[in-house]
Formats: sequence, structure tokens, C-alpha cells
Amino acid sequence: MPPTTRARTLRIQVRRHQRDAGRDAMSDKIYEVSRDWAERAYVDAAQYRAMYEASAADPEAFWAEHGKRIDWFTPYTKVKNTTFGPGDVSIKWFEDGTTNVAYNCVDRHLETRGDQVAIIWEGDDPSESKRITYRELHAHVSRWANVLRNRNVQKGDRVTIYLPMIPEAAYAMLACARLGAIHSIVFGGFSPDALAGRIEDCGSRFVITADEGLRGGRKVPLKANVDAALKRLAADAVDHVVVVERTGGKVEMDPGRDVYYHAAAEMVTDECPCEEMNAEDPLFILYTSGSTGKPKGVLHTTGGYLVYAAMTHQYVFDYKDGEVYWCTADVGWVTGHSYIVYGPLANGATTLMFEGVPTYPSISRFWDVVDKHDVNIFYTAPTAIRSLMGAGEEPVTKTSRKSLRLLGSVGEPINPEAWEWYHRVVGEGRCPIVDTWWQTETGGILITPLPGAIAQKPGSATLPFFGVKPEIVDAEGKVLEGACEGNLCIADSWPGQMRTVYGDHERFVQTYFSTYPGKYFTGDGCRRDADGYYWITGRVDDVINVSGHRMGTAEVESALVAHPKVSEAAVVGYPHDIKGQGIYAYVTLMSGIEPSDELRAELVKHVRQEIGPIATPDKIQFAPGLPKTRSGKIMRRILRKIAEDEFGALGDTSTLADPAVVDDLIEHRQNKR
Ligand code: 6R9
Repeated sequence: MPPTTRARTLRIQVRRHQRDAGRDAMSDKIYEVSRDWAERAYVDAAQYRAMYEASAADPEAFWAEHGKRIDWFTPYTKVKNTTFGPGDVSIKWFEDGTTNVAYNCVDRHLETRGDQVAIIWEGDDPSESKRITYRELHAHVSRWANVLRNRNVQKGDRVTIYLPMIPEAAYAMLACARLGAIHSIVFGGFSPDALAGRIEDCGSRFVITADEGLRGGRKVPLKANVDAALKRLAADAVDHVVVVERTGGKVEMDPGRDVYYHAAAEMVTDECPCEEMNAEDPLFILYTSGSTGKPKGVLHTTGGYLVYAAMTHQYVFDYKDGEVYWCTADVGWVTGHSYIVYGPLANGATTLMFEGVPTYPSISRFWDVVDKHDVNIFYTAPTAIRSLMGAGEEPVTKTSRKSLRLLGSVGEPINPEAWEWYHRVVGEGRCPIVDTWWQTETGGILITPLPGAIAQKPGSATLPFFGVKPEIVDAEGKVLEGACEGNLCIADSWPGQMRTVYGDHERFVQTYFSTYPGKYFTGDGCRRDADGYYWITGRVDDVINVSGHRMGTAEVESALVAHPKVSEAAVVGYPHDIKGQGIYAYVTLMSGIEPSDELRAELVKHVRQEIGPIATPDKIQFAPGLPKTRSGKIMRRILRKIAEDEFGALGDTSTLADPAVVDDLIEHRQNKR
């Protein structure tokens, strides 16, 4: 049952609940929904309660109705067919309906909004921007689809996309959807090794890339990275590489395999029919880090995903026709999939795509772009806010921002200090903040305020979206009631949920449904307060969140031990003022190898090469030994405490095989205050 959102007077007193690290204080200040917002929004508090209760009481009836928000070629007669086990896990929504995602995001808008701008593109260089109408989008996507079809891309084939933030990324995604091909986007910051692994895992025979990317004035050698990645695979693993000319930089082209998009596009028309897809046909794979081993290919399908992405985009951002909406994520992450491309375009919105970074050419860039394009809704990550906060208020206040009416946050818990700054300085106190909690696996937002309905508390994602049933469980899986803290599970399916791990359904079941049988386990810790508000406290597994990017500590560890001088490595996160979490690596060297600053730099470089710059270790501590139990398990709890410089609270170390290693670790810790 959702809690009620009682009207309360704003309390100025701020009480803090200190958590482990002391950084993520919780605040119980309340920001009420203003009268304006309650009136203008799609739903007010009473409507939220009524709709939530309806969605929980009869999901079939609720989603039968809301599934109609997209156009179906064959309407569904079945709505929900899902089981979380124990035993079999199977998730199907709208299973006998047929549709096409590109049709819904493009074609169906032509009649009513062909001349409306679909995508505003803002280049890295502020002198470059473009406005692409829905009619132009249709022509681009169709042409792209024909280029792919000419290279024999067919329904069900996997296509790897490794592009910068240019409109072609959206065209390529939608072209795949048009043909029924499954795209797998790999973030442009990943290394050739990481790219190769993702191409291989899904057996993708097609790669789409650009000559170079451009970020903050610096070039990113995307095509060269693809070449390096393909050298690591079998010679005939990939049939075609389509290259977008972005910078015009010189790249090597393999004549039998590589083609420039502009050359290929000249050979085809801009008309291409949409493939009829079943609701449960795959739409995309997106790799994400888990607590163990290699990244998982999260698989999303067609109908339920689009219904959910579009519906959350409309209600959470209260998107109204004609508004300009900007999500600053990269399409390489799920936020870019659901809330730059699919959700907004399905709703016929104007979505802004930004190629650059928040600090180039100046620290005012975000707000300059807001003013340049009259952005109404702005959605970013706490790490960006924290880094901009450091430069003070002037770079913000010297811009107008009068077009802004709603702000959003995603990717990691937002600390109340950053929330307050975002609200007061960026939003001038007039813009509600939607702190949206969700995951690659969930496809769309699950816990969030709705701006006209739910009072906000800084740092809390507040209440569940329609159809979402959160549960907090203790370590034994007992469902806790009322105000409590524990692990966050979801009790029943919602249409945007991932369907499987590509090629490994058993891993899907094991990862998400075995810890607490019969429930989807999110991997996040969570507190629920007396008002029923949810406060995400961060990951409880071995996943760390660096600047909003998910990383498995196991991935960084395996990159480190792949270095010939490293014998063993253990990686933990520690609180970092800007990134949220930093990467702290404990490294044991091969015998005879001496620790040095040069070696430290070499290891940092090595990890960047293996995974990419996002995995750069912030601290490396050389350790003669790691704290292990007698059965050989590394005691990460201890390593985390030492990385946090909280070694006074190490707890019980008596089960260690060699308690003496702890003294050395403490003595040589890298985060001394
Ligand atoms: C959308 C996205 C998912 C993990 C998730 C959680 C953290 C995301 C959050 C948040 C607190 C929020 N997370 N949003 N934590 N408040 N509003 O970020 O997907 O990259 O898969 O990361 O991010 O820990 O489990 P993904």
C-alpha cells in the first residue's frame, strides 16, 4: 500500500541520520507540491493514490488500459503473464500483440507533428547545433535502415553501436528497431577490449561507429578502437562496419568490411517499411556490471518496454506538447535509451541530445544550453551537480534559466546538500526535483516523485510509480513493515522489466531471483521512513557506482590481475566528494617486484586500457597480503573500512587467517585524513 502524502507545512529544521560513511546524510525537510503544480500536472496527490491503488489491485486491467498508449498492428488480448518463481522465471507482457518501436517513435507522428522538432542536437562546440523534425527523422531512420538491410541485417540479428552523442546514434537505434534487429550500444568511453567482449558475447556481425568522437574539445579514436577490438576477435567475426564521418579525421578503412555511412546512404532511398514485431521480440541488449564476473547482456523486449518508457517519461517529467526536454545522459547507458530516445520520441516530444561535457568551453555550459534552446525539463546526474557546485553559484546565476520548470536526478543517491543546491541555485526554488530511482534491468523509472502529486524530501526517491510493488526485506528475506531498513526487492513484474540475460537465462534467475526466492532483488539497500518514503542507500553487493556509472569490483580486479606484475587484487568503493564513490584497489605484487609510483601509474594505465577511463582506480595501495578468512575469502568489509579511513571500527577480525596483515594495511592506507 502506498503511504498517503499528507499536506504538511514546510519544516525548516533539518535532522540528519548519519550513515556509514557520514557523507550521505539524510534530511527530512519536506518540499510540498505547489498549487500551480498540482493544477498543471497530469496527476495530483489524490489521482496518484487512486491510480496507484488501481494498478496494485488489478495490474491486468490497469496495463490493459495503459498499453494502448502505443499503436499496435495487432492489438493484444493477453496482458500479463509473469512469474518470479521460485523455480521458473518467465516475464511476458502483451504477448500476442504486434507493433514496431520505430513506427511508434517516428511514423505515427508524421501526420500530426511532421514539422515539429524531434531532436535538438547541441554539439561539443557551442557554434554547432541542429534541429531535426519528425519528418526529417523519418527520412534519416529509413535511410539508415536501408543501408543496414543492404548489408543483410535481418530481424533478430545483433548490431553493435559504438557512437558518440550525435543524432546518428538515435537514427541507428531506430533503424535497428525498424528492421527488428537487436542493438547493443557500447559506451564510447569503453576500451577496445571491453568492446570486443561485448561484440563477441552477443555474436554481433555488424558494428556502427564514427571516425572520431568529440568531447570537451578532445578527440576520441572510435574507429581505431573498433579496429583494435576486431583484431582480438576471429578474422571473420564481423562482416560490416559502418562509419559515420564526425570529425573527418583520418582512419583506416578495410575495403571488404568498412564503409562510410554517407557513401552507403547515396545508394538507397529514404523509404523503408517497418517490420511487424511481436511484443516480446527483443529490442536491445545493454551490458551492465554485476557483482561477479563479466558484464551481463540485459535484454529488453518491444511492447512492454516502450509502454513503460513512454508512460514514465510523460508522468514523471509531466511532459506536455511543445516543451523542450533535455536528459544529459549518454545513449551508451540505459538512461539514454529510455529517456533520450525511446520514451520521449514515443510521446512525440522534443528531446535534446548533447555531445559535450558540463565544463566545456566553460563551467556554465549546461545553463548556456538551457538558455540557447529554452529547455523546460532538465534531467542529470548527482555527480554533475556536485562537480558544478564546487565552482560556486556565479557560473549558474549569470545565466537566465527562466525556461526551466522541472529538474530531475538519476544514477546514484543524491546527497541532500547537492539536492538543495540544485533546487535553490539552478531551479531558483521554483522547479520541483524528481529523484528517479531505477536500473538498467528495470527499463524505466520505478521509484520517484510525480511533480504534481508527491511532496519531495531531499535525498529520497519518495514513492513507487504505478504498478510497482517495492518490498524491503531483511537478510533472511523476511518482508519488513512500516519504517525499516533492509534490502530492496520488487514483489511483482512491471512491463519495462528485463526479460533475461542474453544467452544465459540461468544467470538471470540466479542473479535476480535466487537471493529472495519469488522476488526481484535489486542489489540496493533501502530505508523506508514513517511516511512510507523510500531512501536508497546504495548497493549492497560488490557493485560500485562511480559518477553514476556502474562497475563490478570483480571487473576491475580481473583487469589488475591480468597485469604480469600483479599477483592478487581486491577492489572496493570509498566515499568520494564528486564521484559519489571512488575506486580503491589493494594490489599484491608478484614476488620480487618492488612497489613504486611508476608501477602505480603503470597499473592505472593498464586498467584504463582493459576497461576504459571510467574504471580508472583513484587509489592503489600495495599490500603484502590481503585479509582473508581461513577458507580463503577476502574480507571486503575490512578493506572497505580501511579505504574509508574508518579503521577504528573494523569489527571482528578474529576469523582472519593472518590478523597481522591488517596492521600493514592500516599503516599504508591511501586515504589518511
Ligand atoms: C538508471 C541507472 C543502477 C543503480 C541502482 C542504484 C543507483 C540509480 C538512483 C540510484 C539512488 C537514485 N541509482 N538511480 N540510487 N537514487 N535516484 O542509473 O541504471 O546504471 O543500471 O544503475 O544506480 O544503486 O541499482 P544503472
